[in-house]
Amino acid sequence: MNYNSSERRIFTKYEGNPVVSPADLPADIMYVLNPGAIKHNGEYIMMMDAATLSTPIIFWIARSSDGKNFAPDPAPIQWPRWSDGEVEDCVYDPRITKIGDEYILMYASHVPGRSVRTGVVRTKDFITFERVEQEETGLQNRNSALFPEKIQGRYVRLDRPMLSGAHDPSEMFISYSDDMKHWGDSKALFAPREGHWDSHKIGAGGVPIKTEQGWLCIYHGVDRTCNGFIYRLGVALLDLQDPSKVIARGVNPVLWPEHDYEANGRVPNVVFAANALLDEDGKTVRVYYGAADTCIGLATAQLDDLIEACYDPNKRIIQFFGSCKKIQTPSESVATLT
Ligand code: M1P
Repeated sequence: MNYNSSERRIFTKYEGNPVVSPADLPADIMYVLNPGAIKHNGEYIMMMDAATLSTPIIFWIARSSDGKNFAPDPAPIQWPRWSDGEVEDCVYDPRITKIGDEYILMYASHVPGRSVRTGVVRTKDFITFERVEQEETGLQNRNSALFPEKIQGRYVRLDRPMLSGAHDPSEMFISYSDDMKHWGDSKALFAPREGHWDSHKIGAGGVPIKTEQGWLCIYHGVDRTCNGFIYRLGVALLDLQDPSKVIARGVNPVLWPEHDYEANGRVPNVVFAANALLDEDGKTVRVYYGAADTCIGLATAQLDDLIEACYDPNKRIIQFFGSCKKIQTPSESVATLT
């Protein structure tokens, strides 16, 4: 067997990692992880998952002017109680998309007695949040990320309906909506790859980045080992006009757990992204990633390198082809790979 050394790493991890740890927050915070991130009014805002001693996960904001030194707010976000009486008892993994002058957040929403689904809220200031009511589909769904513009007149999101258990294999999907309430025309985008780093399940990372070569998606892949799961990040390119078409999908991961803060924690061996931000230089991509479900690291890469990483070392296009069958739910049809 030939050993082909990779010439260099795609992502560089910030030497000051982690940028936020539980110790930076009040004493009852056990874990901070998986932030959505965006630049708002010249300031980096991370909307972090925070787990306290007494509650499941809540959202907590940290702010930074330089993108490296973050100051957590003194208190968590006052998450709204929705007027229909639904009370979410756990929210996590927010992906933040700027559309026009507002931000749309897609996050995992738990309500007692109901399976997890994608919650959607809009805000202009990260102080007040307005709920975007969602059609009840009965499907478990999370890891949703909204594209930053309408495509062919419709909202488009990456999502991951879970047709069986949350820890079972599952694919990444793409779904469409006219109104952000009803989501449908769902298609399987790509599936886990046997024998690879993303062999078990996959899900969206950050909001896709528009490039001349296509929509760049950073996604997470899960590998199952004899001693637990490993979460890594990889890349794929989707067609600009029809993002249900996969142009290329990287063979190798671009970010993986290796340091103590990524290997040890609430869930060991996890790097998990809910954001991917293109800097003002138009060349640098930064990702604030959850490490071991316990703290938050920063990694940066060059956009060109990430695009190149979507292709295999011999520049062949790696694309997943799968046959699909339709599963009808009362309100939505979902294609699943067979
Ligand atoms: O514990 C690792 C991650 O597990 C879940 O991700 P997925 O649904 O892809 O398995 C999420 O709960 C995520 O928050 C967590 O970091």
